[in-house]
Amino acid sequence: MRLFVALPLPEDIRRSLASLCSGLPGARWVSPESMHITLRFLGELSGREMDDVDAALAGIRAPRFNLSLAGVGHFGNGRQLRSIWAGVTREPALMHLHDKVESAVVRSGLAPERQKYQPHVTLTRPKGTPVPKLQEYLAAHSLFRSEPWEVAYFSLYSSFLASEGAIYREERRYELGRGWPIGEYDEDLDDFDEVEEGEEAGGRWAEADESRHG
Ligand code: 3AM
Repeated sequence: MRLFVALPLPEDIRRSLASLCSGLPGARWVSPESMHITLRFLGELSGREMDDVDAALAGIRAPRFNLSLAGVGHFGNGRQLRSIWAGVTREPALMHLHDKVESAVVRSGLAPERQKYQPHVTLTRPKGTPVPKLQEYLAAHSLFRSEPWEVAYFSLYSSFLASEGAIYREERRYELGRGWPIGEYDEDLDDFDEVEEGEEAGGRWAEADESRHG
């Protein structure tokens, strides 16, 4: 199965993204129900590999966080223009979750991702968009902002290629925690000086208790 890990978007956010889906003649826009923020593309996996990734993802301990979208951008240029997307506001907790997903995936046996992670919501993969039209589009939507929403879980999706475009299906869902200790955000590290996995409050004190009594 072709799989990827992503954050789904609440309906009102997808609705506000729909306002960006016009103004490029001939573009085929991603349907609102397919819009998401990819955390990690996994590719074609066997059932066994999927089970291993699923177990590793289920072991992730990370807190909930708020996220919002801002602006539009593109990957590739000119004839190599690959996609036009809505941007995601800088959020250290998202990068932290991404890093945890990356380590979980690698721990489960897949090759590490080489490309730098740039969170985004793909809106269209244009073909033959003239440069002036693209510039006009980007300028018109540069001030796009969504309301913030709470990211309470992330999901494993399968992707099927159909004639009308890719069809995504949520296969598994992984809850993010309320009040899990994430440690202090460290500006220099640009990450959290975090509490190690398995050390979160319950586990740590349970272990300490055991060692005291055992
Ligand atoms: O989040 P977006 O829509 O940008 O482009 C594909 C989509 O990303 C990406 O995985 C997401 C779900 O299909 N994708 C597809 N093939 C890929 C590949 N070989 C890929 N990402 C990296 N490498």
